[in-house]
Amino acid sequence: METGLIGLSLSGKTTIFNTLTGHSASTAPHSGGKKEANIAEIQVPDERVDRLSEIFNPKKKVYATCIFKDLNLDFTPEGGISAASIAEIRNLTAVAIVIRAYEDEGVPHPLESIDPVRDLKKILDSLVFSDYEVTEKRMERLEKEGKKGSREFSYLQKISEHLSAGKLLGTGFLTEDEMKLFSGFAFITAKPMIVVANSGEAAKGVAELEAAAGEFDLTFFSLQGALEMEIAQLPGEDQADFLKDAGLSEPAITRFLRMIYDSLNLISFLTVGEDEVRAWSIRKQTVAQKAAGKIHTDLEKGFIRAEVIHYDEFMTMGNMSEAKKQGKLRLEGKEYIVQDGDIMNIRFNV
Ligand SMILES: Nc1nc2c(ncn2[C@@H]2O[C@H](COP(=O)(O)OP(=O)(O)OP(=O)(O)O)[C@@H](O)[C@H]2O)c(=O)[nH]1
Ligand SMILES: [Mg+2]
Repeated sequence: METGLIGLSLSGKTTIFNTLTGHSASTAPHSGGKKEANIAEIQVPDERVDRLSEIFNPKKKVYATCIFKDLNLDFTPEGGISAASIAEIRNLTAVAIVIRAYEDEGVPHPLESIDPVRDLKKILDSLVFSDYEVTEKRMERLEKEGKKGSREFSYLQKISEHLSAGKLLGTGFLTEDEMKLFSGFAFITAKPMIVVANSGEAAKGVAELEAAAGEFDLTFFSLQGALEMEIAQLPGEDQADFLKDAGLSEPAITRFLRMIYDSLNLISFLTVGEDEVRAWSIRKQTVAQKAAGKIHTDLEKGFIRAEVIHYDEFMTMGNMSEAKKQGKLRLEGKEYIVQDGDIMNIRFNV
């Protein structure tokens, strides 16, 4: 799962990347030439993994992970996002649009004034246009091949009309079947998108930005980039005091991950044993056989059954043999819908 941070230059993308990852990638009040993207894989803290590890004492304790990318977008002279950058965005699972809402005379704004709603619309326009272009190209192609009567063409027409009205595809516009049909297009505006308000000490237009995000049906997240980055870079034990002083109950990463899990509909299941205690993230509504495939393709192919006990119930038993003795391990088939906190053991043969 890759979440990319995109936004106008100097909006605070790298600052927020550092805030979420604890890294110290360089930030500057001026944009300098073409830079590499910053990438980090972070572990998703999970108390269940910690408690289960105390019980199983495994050789390895593995948390679910989440990848953050700070894309260094290129813009065209007209202010749109370049084709190369659009291609990078298409590969992401989720897109976090960083919008500058902090005032600071020491940092220039590429559009010369602080106007978060304008900036959001500018970025969204660019993304909508890129999806529109892909759609039109494909339609032209189908037309040339004499396939105007095809099912695909009529879907594309519907999509094209929607986009040309300036609307995002969103996560609800395409049905699941259409999503499958068009998965190769990797429509950007059909990805989960989050508006991240980078509101500093002197913030401007945050409420208006939140309202605009709501109009587009986008998840909204707000943080104080510069300040929270400094806190995230402190040694763990010092962070709590500084957070409290700043009136924040939790670090930005905790808030952000909760929001990401929510907007991507993610849950975690667990596997336990002497070798490894581990959390795996999957989408809600994933069936047991598919979830097994997350661990290894052999487990999906040769899936027989899953032995399942929910974490909460397991904790009341304290260990696996007690859970077995009391008949608390359920046997579930391949269609079983895995629940958040399920401890699973997959039986399979290859
Ligand atoms: N006052 C203030 N300055 C900030 C805040 N967030 C970022 N900045 C400053 O804004 C400048 C740009 O921040 P970056 O994080 O480098 O922005 P960016 O979007 O990665 O910029 P480019 O990669 O060059 O497009 C730096 O000087 C930051 O210190 C904030 O919340 N408040
Ligand atoms: Mg940057």
